[in-house]
Amino acid sequence: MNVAQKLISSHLVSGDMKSGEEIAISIDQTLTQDATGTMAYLEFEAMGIPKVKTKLSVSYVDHNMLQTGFENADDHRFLQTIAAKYGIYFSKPGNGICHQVHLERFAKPGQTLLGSDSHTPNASAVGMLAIGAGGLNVALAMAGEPFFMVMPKIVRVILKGKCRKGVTAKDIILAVLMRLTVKGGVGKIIEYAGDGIKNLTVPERATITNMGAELGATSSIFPSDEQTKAFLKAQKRGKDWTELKPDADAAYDEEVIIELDKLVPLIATPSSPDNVKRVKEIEGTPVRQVCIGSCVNSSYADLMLAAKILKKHKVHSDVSLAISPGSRQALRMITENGALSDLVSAGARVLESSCGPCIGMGQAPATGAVSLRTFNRNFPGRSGTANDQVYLCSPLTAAVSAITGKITDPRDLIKGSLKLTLPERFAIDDSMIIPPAKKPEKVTVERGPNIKPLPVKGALESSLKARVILKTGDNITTDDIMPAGAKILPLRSNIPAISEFVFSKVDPTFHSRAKSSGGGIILGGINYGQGSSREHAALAPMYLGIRIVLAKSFARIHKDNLINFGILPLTVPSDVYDSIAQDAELEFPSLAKEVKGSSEVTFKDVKTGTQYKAEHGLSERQRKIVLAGGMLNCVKGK
Ligand code: MIC
Ligand code: SF4
Repeated sequence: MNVAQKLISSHLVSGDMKSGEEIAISIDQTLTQDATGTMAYLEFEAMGIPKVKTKLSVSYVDHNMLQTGFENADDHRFLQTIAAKYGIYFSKPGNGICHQVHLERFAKPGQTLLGSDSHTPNASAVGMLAIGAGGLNVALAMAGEPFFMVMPKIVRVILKGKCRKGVTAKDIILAVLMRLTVKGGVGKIIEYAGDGIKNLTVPERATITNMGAELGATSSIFPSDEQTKAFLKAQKRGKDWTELKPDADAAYDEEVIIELDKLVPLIATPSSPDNVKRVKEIEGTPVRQVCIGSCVNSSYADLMLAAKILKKHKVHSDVSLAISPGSRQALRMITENGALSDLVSAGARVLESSCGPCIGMGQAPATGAVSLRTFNRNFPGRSGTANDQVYLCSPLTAAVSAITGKITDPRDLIKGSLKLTLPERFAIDDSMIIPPAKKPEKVTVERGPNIKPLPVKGALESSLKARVILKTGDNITTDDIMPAGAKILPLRSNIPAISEFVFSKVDPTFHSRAKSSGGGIILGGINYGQGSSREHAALAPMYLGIRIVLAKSFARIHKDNLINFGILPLTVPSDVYDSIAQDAELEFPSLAKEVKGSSEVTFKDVKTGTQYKAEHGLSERQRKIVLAGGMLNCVKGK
């Protein structure tokens, strides 16, 4: 068996491990972050279970950190008190980004982790199976239920040789994205192998598994080896280490080879993580903003590399450089060893340890300005500025470009070796991780006025006549469907309020049109719903009356979220997509009956009279959920 198969088989609860079949696995650990967490805990609470049933559950606060009003602060109180009551560890705001802290303090080889954030596979860098999912799936896992998924294909990515100077783990994953694109990982687990992995430290591996989310992959995994052991030991967690390697005769469904010594610095150009070019191809482009941070590149090592480059230099007069350390541990260490001072002397703006600019919580770039970021996503407008020009690159490329004021190949500026060895002991202090209450019955969950009850939907209609309210192109992201940013994120606990922003950046009239027509249908292209795990991208449309999404294909997490909230995902071939116009009125005469008894649903365009078929491809279990009007109705039934 390969590593992925070993992890799955040791947690298999039901199903056959044949790719394409639905399987269920038991979940050892869960994580949530605040932007998805409030909903996840409201859902968990609604299940009426006194204590989480996982080995470990952690609630992080890292997204909604700007406190421009009471909303975010209220959510933090809610999260802290509900964690105390139900047996969940609570990582306070300021302790760091969920993925970074989880890797440092909790990730464990051989275990499974389900997180309500798409970059949860960051933790798979230590040889655990970490998967991103919607909040409701995470709530179910906390309630002791298994996680259902389609058995993925396992792709072996063989890394050969060693990266040359100026080439980092970020360039490796950008090379994989260049090869496989943002939909190349859908339905797959990417397993890294080859002699090239032995030189990669755990934080470097995490940069690679983190951005597997941008491939659409279910997870990305490294084996657990000597590097893993060294990292866990340095985190004073040597006892958590177990070896996990593929068998010598392990089989894989696909194979990709990357020759590390042939790689050069790469950069993703606006506005998709797979628009990858060689830095050399666009060097000289003037840069106005550089941001170093986000869960993919904010480790101690990343910050140290940036500090080493910036030491004795100044940030270019036209550039604003922002640094957001991934964790309090990393921030403390660069503070104590003086690297923070080097960054500040160079002219960096130091932000708190959180997602920050990555999710549009501040640092929106100026109009037309090129922003170079070490982040993982550059979807249009995600930075907070319309028509933004966001590029994704390594901390090396970011740091040298901050000095020169233009996109610069790090190999042109870096002299000498940049080799950084990880410390033998990280600065360990878990005092901002609050353990659950010893007397949970004494804890009162504090709820601010912005926390509104969950909307629920009725059962699937037996027949339906509705309009296509929006027809979109390919690769629509969840940022397009349900944008984030400083203005909208504080409404994550208030579905009626946040629903006013559904598709607001794609079509500002969407909300009012959906309201006036009492809901309807969305018609999407390929890879509909890629990106984030935010279930608000299903919940808010459900609240607006969206019943069906027809698309050429779906991203995994979003499809699950649609099902969980009772919206029927249907796939249609390109010619059907082409022939249906926005505003078309579609009639589904036997909707519920067909969902129940067939794999196809028939419908017609009322105006043209053309008859069509769409596939739902739902498992028995998923049909029940959709027919009941969503998972919460099913759980209540149980
Ligand atoms: C993101 O990177 O888009 C987020 C914000 O972390 C999301 C979660 C969310 O929308 O709350 C994710 O990746 O799942
Ligand atoms: Fe936070 Fe950005 Fe990572 Fe999402 S991708 S968890 S917003 S740092």
